[in-house]
This record gives sequence, structure tokens and C-alpha cells, in this order.
Amino acid sequence: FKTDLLIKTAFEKDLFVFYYQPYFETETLKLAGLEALVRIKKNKKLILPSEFINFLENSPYLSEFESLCLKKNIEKIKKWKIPISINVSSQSFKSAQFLNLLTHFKEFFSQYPYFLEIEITEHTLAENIEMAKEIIETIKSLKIKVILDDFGTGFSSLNYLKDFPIDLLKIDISFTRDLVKDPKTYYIVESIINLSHSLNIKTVAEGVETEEQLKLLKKLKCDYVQGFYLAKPMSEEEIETLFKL
Ligand code: G
Ligand code: G
Ligand code: NA
Ligand code: MN
Repeated sequence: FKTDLLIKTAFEKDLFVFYYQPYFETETLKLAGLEALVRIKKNKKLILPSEFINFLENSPYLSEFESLCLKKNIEKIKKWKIPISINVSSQSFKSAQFLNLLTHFKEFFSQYPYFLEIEITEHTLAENIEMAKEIIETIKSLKIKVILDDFGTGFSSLNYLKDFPIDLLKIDISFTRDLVKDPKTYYIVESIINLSHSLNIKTVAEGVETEEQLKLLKKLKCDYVQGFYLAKPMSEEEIETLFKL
């Protein structure tokens, strides 16, 4: 009930804001894109998704939220001319409404091909295995990139790489965390990166927190890096100041 009211108020008073966490080319540390992470700005305080995203994703407000998320982030792409990835829930991914919504922006996607990136998890693919291929193909035909988030934490990951045209694979934070101290993790990450590259899929390591992790990821030729060591999620204003936009 409390969360319901929070969400309702957020729509009514336009309190949804997006924070942006950059990711970078590993080799050059050049900015490669921004991940949009939603917050609710209430009484000058930021409410994190852990407080409301689960509720929102299972509520009747979801399609309104997806619409808002797309509109706000498409505006940012036009303004900044930087690729932006959005996190899409399993519920949205499989809904006809969401695909419809994407189709509304067809014109935009052809003007800014592959600037919008959609992050889905293995869990989402597993839940929608029958429809997923078709959905992803529709998404890709609109010139939207598909990112597989939290890779390595779900089941039968290798099937997904075989069956779905993924553009980018995000190596889960749990691998990055153990990369330096655990040789097994190092070899697993090395294999994920090499396998991805053989399949023409780029890799991004999430949760990079140390110089040592970055060094190893460079050595392993991971394409992109993201994490607190490089940049935290930031407000629009902070992004504009940092990247002189
Ligand atoms: O922003 P934070 O780092 O606290 O993100 C926590 C979780 O919330 C992440 O797993 C992320 O995928 C999810 N999340 C953040 N923004 C969105 C969004 O706009 N839509 C959906 N569906 N999930 C989001
Ligand atoms: O599930 P998803 O990958 O979308 O979640 C993104 C979440 O990861 C956000 O809550 C973001 O704040 C968090 N995050 C991003 N970089 C780091 C990091 O370097 N360390 C930790 N612990 N969390 C991170
Ligand atoms: Na994500
Ligand atoms: Mn992740």
C-alpha cells in the first residue's frame, strides 16, 4: 500500500529520475555508453530501485513506466548523442505493449541506430524461451542493441549464446569481484570473453572496483568496463559536467 502510493505520487508529480552509470572502452578508457538506473526523487531524497522496482514490475503501472523510461532516455540520447542502455524487466520484455511502444519510436531508431540498448537477464530469456527469439529479432530489426545482463548467474547460459543474437554480454559483478584472488574465476572470465569474441559478441565487466581488476580485464581483452573504480551512477547534471555535454 505504501509503495503503491509512492509510485502513484511519482507519476503524478514527475518524481522519476534517471541516474547514469558510464561504461568505458577498456583499452582507452574512452566513454562508450551510459546505463540508465531509475530513482524516485522525493523530498530531496533519492529512493533506490530496491525499494520499489519489484512492486512496479508487477503492478498495472508497469507499461506507463516503460513509456516514461523510453521517452526520457530517448531525449537524453538526442541531447547527448551517447548510447544509453535501459534495464527491461521480464514482464515488459514479453508484453506486446512494450514491443508496440518500441515500434512507436521507429523513426528515432533509424536516425540513431543502435544508440538504445536493452538489458535483459538470462532469467528473462529462461522465462520466455518460446517467444524470446522472435522478440529479440523484432528488437534488433528496430536497430536496438541487446545486452545480456548479469551473465553467469542463471542457468544454461551457453544455450542463450547459441540461440539468441546478443550484441553485448555483461559479466556479472560476482566474477569481477573474485577475478584477482581466485584463479578459477580468472579462467572462467577468460573463457567467457574468448567464447563471446568467437561468437562476435562484445563483453563488458561490471562492478570493477580496483586497479588490479582493470589490469586483468585489459589483459583478457574484455571490451568494456563499468564500476565504482571508474564511475558511479550520476545525475544528469553530473554527467553533463563530467563529459562537458
Ligand atoms: O540503481 P541500482 O544500482 O540500485 O539498481 C538496482 C537494480 O534495479 C538493478 O538490478 C537494475 O537492473 C534495476 N533497475 C534500475 N533501473 C531500472 C529500470 O529503469 N527498470 C527496471 N526494470 N529495472 C531497473
Ligand atoms: O542488475 P544490474 O547490473 O542492472 O545492477 C546495477 C547495479 O550495480 C546498480 O545498483 C549499481 O549501483 C551497482 N553497481 C555498479 N557498479 C558497481 C560496483 O563497482 N560495485 C558494486 N558493489 N555495485 C555496483
Ligand atoms: Na543492468
Ligand atoms: Mn548486472
